Amino acid sequence: MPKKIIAVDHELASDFARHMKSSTPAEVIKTGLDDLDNLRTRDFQKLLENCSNSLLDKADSRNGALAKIPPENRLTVVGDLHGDMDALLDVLTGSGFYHNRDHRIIFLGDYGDRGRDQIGTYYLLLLLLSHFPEKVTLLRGNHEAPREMPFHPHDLPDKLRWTFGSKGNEVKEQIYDLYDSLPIAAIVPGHYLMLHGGPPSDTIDEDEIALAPKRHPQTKVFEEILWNDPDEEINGTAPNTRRGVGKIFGKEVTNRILKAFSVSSIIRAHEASPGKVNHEGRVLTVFCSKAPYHLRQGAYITVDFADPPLQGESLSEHLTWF
Ligand SMILES: [Mn+2]
Repeated sequence: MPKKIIAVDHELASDFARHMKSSTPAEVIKTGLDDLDNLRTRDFQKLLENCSNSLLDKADSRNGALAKIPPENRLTVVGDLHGDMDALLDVLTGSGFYHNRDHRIIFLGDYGDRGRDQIGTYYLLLLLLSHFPEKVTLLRGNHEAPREMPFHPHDLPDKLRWTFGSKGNEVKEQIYDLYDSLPIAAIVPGHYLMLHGGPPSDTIDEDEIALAPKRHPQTKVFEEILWNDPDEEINGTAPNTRRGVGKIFGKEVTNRILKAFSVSSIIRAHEASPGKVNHEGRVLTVFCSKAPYHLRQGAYITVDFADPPLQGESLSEHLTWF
């Protein structure tokens, strides 16, 4: 065996021993994977309760549905998972999140539906959120929409019934309640704006975004944040005919909101086009669900706040492909 591989193995082994002593993300995930062999309904429900409580505790530190993440140390930004638990594990392992105490991670929504391991994906994400509320942010995607904003496919309720039997519906309602407590956008001041779909077309006002779920459906801000897609050709916005909901937005919309928020770039998910760059490098798409989309590679980004805010080509240079 080549020397290098032996050295790496030793490093992993000693890291693992260290994680066993304290409750690190790696240890939490290891325990979580063991639990999944025989997941008890009441444990899953208890976890949902813990997460809702921890999100409520954190509500003070954010402006309504707009989360603030301090530009400290490192942040990994993860796109759609859609029940691809293997992809989630690859991201957690490869991003450095396991190994650095101050490494934060943000998921941009679309956790369930489509994929094979939806319950496992939820379980691991919720475990991370409940153990590390300061390090882990879960945003809302269009697959975490409120009950009156339908989307397809939505097979999570079936998976819940198959897994939790007669309690499946009760768990589903708890998950829907949890969606209501998730932020819909996050800002790293001076650096990035992160959301699932795209910026809304009619407002650049922070409070409008923070209050969007409350003002829905009187305004379309909430729907657009979850559903919008960038487009190179248009000026302003146009109906999103491909999806039948939300808008497509042009470069001017991007530039206007970046200026209003004093950030360099938008990092978003939603389209199965990992690593796509729009609007002269000011909009980056990350996407991590591979198997459900038959994608050979997914991509997430890890930014180091010791570096200046990334824009243009340097944004895509910081992607991790897996
Ligand atoms: Mn989506």
